[in-house]
Amino acid sequence: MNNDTIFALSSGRGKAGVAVIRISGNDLNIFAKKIIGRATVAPRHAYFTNLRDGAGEIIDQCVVIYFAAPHSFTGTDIIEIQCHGAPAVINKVFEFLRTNGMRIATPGEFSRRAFYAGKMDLSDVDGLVALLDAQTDKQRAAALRSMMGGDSEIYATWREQMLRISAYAAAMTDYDADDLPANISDTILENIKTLYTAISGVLNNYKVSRAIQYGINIAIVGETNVGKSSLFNRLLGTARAIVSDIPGTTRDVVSAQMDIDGYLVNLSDTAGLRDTADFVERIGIERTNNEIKNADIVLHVINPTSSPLARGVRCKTPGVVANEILVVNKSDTIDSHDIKNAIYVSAKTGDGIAELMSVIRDQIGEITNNGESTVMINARTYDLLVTARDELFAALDDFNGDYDILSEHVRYAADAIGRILGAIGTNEILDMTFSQLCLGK
Ligand SMILES: Nc1nc2c(ncn2[C@@H]2O[C@H](COP(=O)(O)OP(=O)(O)OP(=O)(O)O)[C@@H](O)[C@H]2O)c(=O)[nH]1
Ligand SMILES: [Mg+2]
Repeated sequence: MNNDTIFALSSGRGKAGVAVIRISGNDLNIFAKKIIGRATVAPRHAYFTNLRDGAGEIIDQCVVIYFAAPHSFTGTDIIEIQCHGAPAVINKVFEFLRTNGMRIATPGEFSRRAFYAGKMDLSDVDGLVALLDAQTDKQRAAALRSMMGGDSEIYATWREQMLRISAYAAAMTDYDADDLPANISDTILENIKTLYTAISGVLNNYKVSRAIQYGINIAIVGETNVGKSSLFNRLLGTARAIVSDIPGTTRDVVSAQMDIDGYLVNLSDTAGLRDTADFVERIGIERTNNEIKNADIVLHVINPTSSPLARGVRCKTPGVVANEILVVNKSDTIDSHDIKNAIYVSAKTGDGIAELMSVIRDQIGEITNNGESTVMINARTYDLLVTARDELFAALDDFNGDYDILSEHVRYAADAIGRILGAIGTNEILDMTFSQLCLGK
């Protein structure tokens, strides 16, 4: 940590009505008085002012707000300058700040200060990172809850319980069994079991958390020429993928994102499955299989004249764990709907698309528990939760009456949770977390 006075553009770059430039440092009161042009400046008041450079030239008409430490985002003094959003204005303000001995902040530097000032823990920062990335309403809600300390509270409670159990177990060895309360060992083991179950539950929910954060993967697969690309375009509402009557038109994976009921969906169109000698097409089919593996939902498209094999469960190849929806396309070319458990659609006319969407919605609801997620998990927190769970498991599994070993395992579990919060942490982890944030955060 340093005491430099730093600044950054907190709003987005590009033509905009207003830009927000934030300055963080110690004792910014004097500077605030200078730019506002008053003898005293009250914190958290909006002052309309003509911001002037060193030579007295007006840079822009601005609103300036001064936040006095520790009541600010970073815990330091903060000045927020709201100027017009033109790049030329922003650059001029930056130049002015530089000549006043300030420097531009590194990505995430504001949040890092907030972390060191105890305003946020690492789990809150994870939430902030996710919030700034949020594209859909569900992503926003989950990230906001995490940023506002919802997840930290759960972690902190677990950690405290673990530390208590660990200390208790360590002390056991110092006492005669007769001096200890009856059933004490049962109580300790019970408590560890409860924590183990809670963490396992959260880990089982990773799929939900991941689906909300990174999107639900839906892959459209099937034989060539059944109308996968046409269906893809129809679902998106744009002619994104190339459609033709030549089998093997799509060779690469074509992906697009869409919002379904507030959930982010990654929809992909894939190369049709068939035996082919064409080298490039085979690479495409390999990619299709990869998409199938990563899919949460597979739309298995066939057409009314597809062979019995294709009508069945052709894409339930090994490795498919996804929910599969059988879709019969080109329903406009036939009269009878005789394949069971299939949804008949026509990508050409739009028939049946609403019904397909409703089935997709139901499956998304199932996958996401209808938004009832527990804590928000990312790659970093996932690994640490696994460590904690495994240590608790080892504590129970290895237990042979030796409380020292039990205490150690539980202590390690507590450390892993501590790392999630950043209560224990290496600089690399901090660097990695904060660098995901953009400038000005
Ligand atoms: N009548 C009718 N024709 C359709 C329908 N959907 C697609 N087609 C036609 O079927 C042919 C193949 O469509 P595509 O969407 O390119 O099929 P695909 O499954 O993506 O094919 P590949 O990329 O080669 O695997 C085109 O000539 C489309 O116009 C439909 O609902 N009704
Ligand atoms: Mg195609």
